[in-house]
Parts: sequence; structure tokens; C-alpha cells
Amino acid sequence: MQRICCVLLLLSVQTIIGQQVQQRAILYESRNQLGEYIIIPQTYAPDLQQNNFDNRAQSVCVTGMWIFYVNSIYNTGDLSGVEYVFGSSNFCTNLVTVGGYVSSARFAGSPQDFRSDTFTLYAEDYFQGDEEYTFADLPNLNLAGNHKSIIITGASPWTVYDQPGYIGNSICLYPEPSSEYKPYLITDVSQVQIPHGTIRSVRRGCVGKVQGSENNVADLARFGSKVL
Ligand SMILES: [Ca+2]
Repeated sequence: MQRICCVLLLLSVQTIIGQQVQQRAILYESRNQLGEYIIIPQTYAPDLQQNNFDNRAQSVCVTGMWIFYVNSIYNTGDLSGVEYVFGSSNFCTNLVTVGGYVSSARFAGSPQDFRSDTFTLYAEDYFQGDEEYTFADLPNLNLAGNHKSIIITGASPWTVYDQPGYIGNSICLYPEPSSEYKPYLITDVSQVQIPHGTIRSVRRGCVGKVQGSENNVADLARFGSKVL
């Protein structure tokens, strides 16, 4: 119990210092934040065996946007269950669908501050597999032809194009302002009328004349899971 108190005190101090709010997850082996735990600060955990915590986490506390996967390396090549949790300041919850099965974890957005404006594409739905992360305009996506989900952090909208170099059909994805800087999660781009794999370039902001539809993604779920 003393250890847990110390950790919470540390978290409070770190949250207050400075203007940045770093991404951090604490994984607990029992429900309700009990038992042994590990802290994952500002880093990805592709294989929790290396942390001696494979298939152990039953509850978590998070600051930022965190995603927990049933398989290692974020379910790459082995799609399975996913659970995602957002918290603006050490939000604690039991894992609903992946408790006891978590083998990897990562956050979305900037490691230094979950509120920063970023855009991340994922190869598979529900933020599984390879990712491409940017905080600036990208004229040629590496994951062109190979993406099915998106996470937008921060307050800025982003314009996505179906051709390289910011031309072709475009759609603006704009979040609603949120005092908590809740991220915007598109678990499957077909939800916002984007066919799988069709984004070729992306720009920060709603830029120029939007050729396609404009989508406010505020109504999409920010907490959830996929069970396979
Ligand atoms: Ca597992």
C-alpha cells in the first residue's frame, strides 16, 4: 500500500510541473488497482514478457491515450482483442475485455504531451499493426494502401487526400473542442466514408476546398474494445 501511495504522489507532482502532460500507463495484476504493478512511462511496450507482465494486467491507470493488445507487437500479423482507454490525469479502470490477456501496449500521439496535435494511421482496424505517426503535413504516406483506422490527438482538424501531394479527393476530419483534449478515434475509416487504404497524403487543418465530405468525428467512441 505504501508503494502505491508513493506512485500516486509522484504522478500528481509530475502532472502539475510544467505545461506538458506525459503519456503514462500503470498496469496492475489484480482488479481495482491492486497487486503487483508496472509503470510504462512515455514508451511503447511491444512484448510484456520483457517486463515480466505478460497476460497479467487486470486493471490500469492511464494518462493519455493508451491501447492494450491481446498479442505481442500490437497484434501485428495476429489480429485479436484490443481495449483502449483515455484519461486526462491518471484515470483508473478495470480492463473489461482483455484483462489477463494483455501482451503489448502503446499510446497514441506525442509521448511528451497527449494534448499535442498529431495524426496516426494504423494498418489494421482498432489501431492494430503497423502505424504511421505525424505532427506535420505528410505529402507521401508510407502506409499508403495499407490502413484501416486513425487516431487524432489535440484540437486541430486534419485534411486527408486520396492522392500524394495534397491533391485529389479530400475529406476534413475535425474534432470538437474538448477541455480534456479527448482524442478522436476512428476504429474503421469506412465509418467516415474513407475506403480502406485510400489515403495518400495528409495536412494539418481544414485546407482549401474540401472535395469530399466533412466529418465531425466527435461522436465516435473514445473508450471501447474489440473481442475476437
Ligand atoms: Ca496475450
